[in-house]
Amino acid sequence: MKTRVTELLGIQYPIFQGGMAWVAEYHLAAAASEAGGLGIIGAGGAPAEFVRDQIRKTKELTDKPFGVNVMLMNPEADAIAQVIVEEGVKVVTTGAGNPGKYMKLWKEAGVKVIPVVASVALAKMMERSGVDAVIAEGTESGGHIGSATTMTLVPQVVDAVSIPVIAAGGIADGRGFAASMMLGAEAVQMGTRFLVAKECVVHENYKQKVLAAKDIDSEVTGMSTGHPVRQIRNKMTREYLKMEKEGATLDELEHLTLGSLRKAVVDGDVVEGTIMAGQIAGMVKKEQTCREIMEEIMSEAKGLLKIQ
Ligand code: TUI
Repeated sequence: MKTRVTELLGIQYPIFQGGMAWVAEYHLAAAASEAGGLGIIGAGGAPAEFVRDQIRKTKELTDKPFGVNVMLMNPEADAIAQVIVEEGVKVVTTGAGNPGKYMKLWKEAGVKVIPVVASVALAKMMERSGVDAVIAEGTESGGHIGSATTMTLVPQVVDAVSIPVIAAGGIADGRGFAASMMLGAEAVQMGTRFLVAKECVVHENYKQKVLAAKDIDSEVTGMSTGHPVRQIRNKMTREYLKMEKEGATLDELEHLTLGSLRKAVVDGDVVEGTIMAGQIAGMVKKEQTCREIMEEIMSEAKGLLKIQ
């Protein structure tokens, strides 16, 4: 399937694997790219030299295009922005902020820049600053989220900009893919479905929590701190939400979450750790390779969209 996004990036399928912090390391990114989509390394809160190493390892596993996601709240974001240029990365996605200050650096180096936006206003601002496409991410997503739903955000962003739009949030099968195309998107980004990919190195306990999740098993913590995060309900979310309701300070809440994503992803502590996942986790029921995931979605979508 050809869209402006597949043409822009030189990929076979208009499917991005979300650059999830701690989760999207080089094995997953390389496998997603090898399968014909766009694999993305999630720089998350990692140091710049760690990201450099991940980029080099990805290149050893694939010659296909791949990207790096820069989480803009990372104190090392400036250094990571530089590493991306030094290592010749072709595609950057950004999250949790406005990447405006890196535009000149990246565009001069020929990097394709694709920020995540959670509003029409930011999408328009990003288009004016010269980005190549935007990812319109709805509140159904896991992790750090905005407030608009995918169903409402995607068509409004599509109407507001003329660059290509990638839909994200709540998409995990051919129906979600086809629906996104109907809303005017030219590619999709998925995180939750790739969390349980065979090539995804997230701890087995984490995978099992995603596979067992039902439709309403996620909670949003951090509404009061300005950093809302969607994650699967557990002891950690119950304590957090209780403290938040009782008016805990930012410091107290931060203390509870500090390092908690790593705890779940790496140590497999799904009781006290943060299990970020989207609302669509309830529909994600099997572990498959990235290739199986991409091919299944494209075949379902082509049937629905009645295209070859
Ligand atoms: O970035 C994400 N998802 C993430 S980042 C992350 S790491 C983390 N860990 C602990 C606490 C917080 C984060 C986990 N998940 N998605 C992309 C995304 N970007 N979603 C929403 C936004 C966003 C929201 C507001 C982007 C820009 C924005 O406004 C920018 C501005 O300054 O106007």
